[in-house]
Amino acid sequence: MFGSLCKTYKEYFPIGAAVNSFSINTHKELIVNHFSGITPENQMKPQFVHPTEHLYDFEQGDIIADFAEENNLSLRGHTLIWHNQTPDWFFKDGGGPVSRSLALKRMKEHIYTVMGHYRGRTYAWDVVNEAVSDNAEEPVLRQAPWLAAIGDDYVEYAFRFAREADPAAKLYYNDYNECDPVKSRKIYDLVKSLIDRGIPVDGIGMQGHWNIYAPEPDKIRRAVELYASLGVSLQITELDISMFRFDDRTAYEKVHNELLELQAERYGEIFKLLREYRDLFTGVTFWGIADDDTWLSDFPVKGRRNWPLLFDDEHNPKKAFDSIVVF
Ligand code: HAH
Repeated sequence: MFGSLCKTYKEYFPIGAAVNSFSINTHKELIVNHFSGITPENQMKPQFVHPTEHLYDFEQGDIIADFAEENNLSLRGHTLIWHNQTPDWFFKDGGGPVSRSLALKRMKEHIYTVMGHYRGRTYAWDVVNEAVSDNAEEPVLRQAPWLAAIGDDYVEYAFRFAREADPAAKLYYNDYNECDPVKSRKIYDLVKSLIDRGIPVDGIGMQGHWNIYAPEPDKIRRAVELYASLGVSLQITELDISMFRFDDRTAYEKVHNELLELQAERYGEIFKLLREYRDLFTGVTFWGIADDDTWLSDFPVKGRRNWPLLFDDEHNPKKAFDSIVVF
């Protein structure tokens, strides 16, 4: 028998995992033994809860929220305003593009209804996901349907509506490539300008979709310190360690031992750093539970196996698990 991950980290920060409507059954034992919180991987995204203008569907999200309650797990909401997995109807009116005022009305109604539905159950929400562009030559905000429909101030409206909809929920700005020096500066600038103008942002979610080669701990450290200088709370919200660099299209049928060892080393050094910053982190969430169910086995290469998590296909702990529970 091996120790419990979240119990090991009790004095440091809560540890969560992304779940879906299947994994709460197929991975239940791992979830309840090792994690103290969950995030629905997909089931609270606009595509799922608000597929057409006059239809909200909370069935799958509710199953996950019930599971959280029955098993005493905290629940993070993910996500309200994003450029992906958001139906087109939000941005259309009749045959043409939506007007700014109608887009704002839809945004407000969406946030009020979804956060209102889960009020008292979700302790935090990723209010805006991935609004910042990756490219140094581009402005801070990426080209996105919400930006086109509303304008630069769409992010601040989202946070204002979110605070009104559920004053008790912690409100996060969440993004990936969050340790890249160019992008982290943009994320910092965005969140700083929101805070300076009194817009309610409680924290920054660093997704943590990393790989066995990058980012180096020093890069992570610099990003953590930059974000922490804003005085907001920090969470790692979607941690996984891919076996491939992002542009690498190699595929293996089985995972080699050297890769598993490298991954364990990476997990080990990352958690060492996170433990150092325990006062800043209010949560660390993995984007999945075991290697038999991970979005990375379909992204960025469809159908390519990946092994990014702490538990293997048989739900046994990997070396990566040992490297973070023994310190
Ligand atoms: C995340 N995007 C999303 O926040 C999450 O909702 C989804 O389930 C998986 C990953 C990450 C991402 C990336 O790492 C690289 C390019 C685009 C998006």
